[in-house]
Amino acid sequence: MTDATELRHLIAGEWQPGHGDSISSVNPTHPSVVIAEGNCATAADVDSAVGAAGEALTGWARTPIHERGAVLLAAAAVVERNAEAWGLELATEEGKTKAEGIGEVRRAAQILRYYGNEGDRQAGEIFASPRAGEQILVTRKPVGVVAVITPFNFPIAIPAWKIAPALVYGNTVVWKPATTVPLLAIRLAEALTTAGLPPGVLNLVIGESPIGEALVEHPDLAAISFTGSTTVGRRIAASAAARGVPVQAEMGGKNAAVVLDDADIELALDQVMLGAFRSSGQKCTATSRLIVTEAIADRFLSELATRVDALVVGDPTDEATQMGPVITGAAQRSIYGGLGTAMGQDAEVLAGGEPYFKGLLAEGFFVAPTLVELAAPADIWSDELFGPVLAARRAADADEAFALANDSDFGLSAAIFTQDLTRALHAVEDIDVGVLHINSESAGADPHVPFGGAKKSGLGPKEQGTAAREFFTHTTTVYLRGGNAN
Ligand code: UN1
Repeated sequence: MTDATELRHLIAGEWQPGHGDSISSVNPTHPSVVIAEGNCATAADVDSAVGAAGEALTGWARTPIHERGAVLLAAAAVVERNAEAWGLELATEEGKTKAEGIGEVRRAAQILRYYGNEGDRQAGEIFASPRAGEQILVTRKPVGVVAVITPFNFPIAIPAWKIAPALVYGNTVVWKPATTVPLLAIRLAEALTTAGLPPGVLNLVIGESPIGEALVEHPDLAAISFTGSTTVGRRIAASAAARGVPVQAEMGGKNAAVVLDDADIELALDQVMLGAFRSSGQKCTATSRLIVTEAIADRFLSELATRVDALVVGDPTDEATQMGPVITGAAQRSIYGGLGTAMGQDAEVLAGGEPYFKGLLAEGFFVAPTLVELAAPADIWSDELFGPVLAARRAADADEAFALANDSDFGLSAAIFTQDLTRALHAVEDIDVGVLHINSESAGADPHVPFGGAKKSGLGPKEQGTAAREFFTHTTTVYLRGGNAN
């Protein structure tokens, strides 16, 4: 017998089974427990979904933005009301702790509220004209049918921050979530339909990468918003560019925390622990590199190692647990593989590093929280492992520390720990990232400010805040004069 949820797709306002292969999501803590199961979508289902989104487009685009926003506000209330229950489901399906899961569901509600209120904010701009009797208005229009592709690691917050702006600005959406977290995808789509979203405005198709490909290559798309790996993001962008379809891609990170001599050490230890190990390090904004200046390095690394060893790893639904499993067995193997390579390249393990051999931690997809020190560059310094692994290096001074922070093809986020304003301002100038934290952990995002990375981490307009409007709308510049020739 099974308590698994039936996996369904939302097409043209109807919840329906897929027509593809059978598929299931499992609990990464107890991989024999199935969370959701059913059939994945097919390319024909994707085609129906894009068709439904196309049919719904004109009606939705003509609905006043205030009314579109009201649907998002009603959905926010549904999400908020279910935060405890869905947060627990999220922890069970994705593996982050229950507190993080509930926090993420609340964050999705906050994002829906932010964009829900967008309807009552500025709609465009007005400029003076160089010609007498004329004004120039810049109005905004939706771009059309948008494909949204989301990763496993924020199963409700990332979808919310793509779907909410797409919808409020009048676009219709076909959404393909990661197949490891379909339950939370179904929950968010249900919240929006319960809130009164008209049929076809949001369509949900669940499937593996061939379904993603069928979606992003569909000829009727106007734009694609993607979060995931740099390899996939660039592939999507290349094929979309050939068809003139804009892409917003949020991709990998190899984010550094830099701890300078004058930092508040307790604060830095707390924040580095959060940045590296919350969500088992599975955030594109997680701290995976640590740079410590020589004068404090021995003390900092030894205290950090003690904290890493003391981290409570276990079932994420237990109150006491501080870190759960990673998402799949494949992810677990790839993280340990990356660690094995690091060992072969002279990394010194300061904490963790060994697989678990017995009990729950051996049954689930657990990876020991790990701190390694590198005396010289190694693959683990440049490659994203997407797990609870932190690689540390020492720097002689702040200049060398900032140079090491920039020593990455990625540029999503960084965290600098210092009490010296001058050094903090140098970091703002010198460190090439999309998100910089001064004295806080490298992860985190707010709905009203731009989110996204520099270098290999991001492509296209940033997400969230007014930046989202740049991607999900286009402008019409209106030269406005009175109709009287005199
Ligand atoms: C956060 O740091 O809270 O996939 C959000 C990711 C990012 C979002 C991070 N796009 O991890």
